Amino acid sequence: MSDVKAKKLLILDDEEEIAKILGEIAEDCGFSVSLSHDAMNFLSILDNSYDCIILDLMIPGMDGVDVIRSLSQKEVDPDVILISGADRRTLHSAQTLAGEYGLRIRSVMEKPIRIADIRSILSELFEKSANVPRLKNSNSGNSRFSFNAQDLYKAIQADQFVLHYQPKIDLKTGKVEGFESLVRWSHPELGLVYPDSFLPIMEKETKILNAMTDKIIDLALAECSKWKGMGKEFRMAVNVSPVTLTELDFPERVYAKVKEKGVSQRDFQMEITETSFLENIRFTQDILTRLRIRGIGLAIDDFGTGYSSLKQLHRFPFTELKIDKSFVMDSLEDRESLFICQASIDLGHKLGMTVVAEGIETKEVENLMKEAGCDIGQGYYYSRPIPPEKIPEVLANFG
Ligand code: G
Ligand code: MN
Repeated sequence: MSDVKAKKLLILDDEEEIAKILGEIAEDCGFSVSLSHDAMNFLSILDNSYDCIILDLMIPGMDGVDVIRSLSQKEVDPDVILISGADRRTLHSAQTLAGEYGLRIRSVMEKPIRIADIRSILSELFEKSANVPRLKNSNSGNSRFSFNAQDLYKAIQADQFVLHYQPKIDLKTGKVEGFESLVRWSHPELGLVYPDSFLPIMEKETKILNAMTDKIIDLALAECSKWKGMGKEFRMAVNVSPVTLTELDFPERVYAKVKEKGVSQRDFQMEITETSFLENIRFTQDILTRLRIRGIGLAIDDFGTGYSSLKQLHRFPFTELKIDKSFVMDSLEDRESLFICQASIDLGHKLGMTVVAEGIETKEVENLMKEAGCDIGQGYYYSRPIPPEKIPEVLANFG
């Protein structure tokens, strides 16, 4: 055998017997192993030379979460296996947290640990070189620009806001049921700017937000009407921030636009996401109720996160429930996420709503959602949001 640098593994487990058994398995797999039975000792031994660590979450004195936090502050980057006698959900929470702290979690194991399982993950780690970059703060991918209200106002005047469309697929027929329109700023120098860079600023400047909402409603209705003229009917949804819902004439204005474009109000829908606590619930309720009276559909977006809660579901007259993509995306690996999807689907149906699973990226997840009885699927598996000129292609693929 060629003389390669030994891969080092450090085990932290206060149960000495278990640490010893894990150590023997790891040595079998080729690792050079060190054991530690308390957290302070573990943290003092651990340095850059270790390729892998096994971490028990339940250790007396300093608990596993303290250790995870301390690890994130050290200049080390090992593959991490978490083990614990805690229940699955606690373990899941620790895993998510470790990911947030930038640790590379390779496996999470509930005690009692099956020897075959630990052996298989250790040999896999031994084979693999640990060169996966680690991500500190997973949601920092999108660079943010800073714009002021004046920039945004000018952009509206210059018609620089455009819509991209993501299809919603009927899970029973496999056909396009509708499109969700998503706003983008087609910036003359920066190219396409995504809403997380400008919506928060707009939400503080209600006038500008309302002007943009009006524009995107016009754009979405024009697109819908164009297709209707060619004999293709589908529903069209626009995203509306509840901050917009302060002008009492909003329902009439929207209804008039819908009628003017010859679109059926049943085919037009607003997706409401709450990004901040609503100060004027009564106005929101007034406006949403009057949109419904006029037959316009209302979806509760990102259900299960932020302020998109059971309370909102109860209070407002929603016709569609969109399960937040985080639950859908995890549903294959994470039983609890799947349970949450299932419960949301059942709840939505009990309340007479259509249920949409957002964030479907694979055939497997689509199958899970179908089995759970979900009505509509949306996600990269079908299509990313596309510019209007690509709509014919999508309609042809899912026709
Ligand atoms: O909050 P709302 O549901 O309106 O946000 C929709 C956003 O989700 C869009 O920006 C869209 O690009 C994104 N999105 C849609 N489908 C998927 C998917 O399958 N995976 C991921 N990661 N994002 C998606
Ligand atoms: Mn949406």
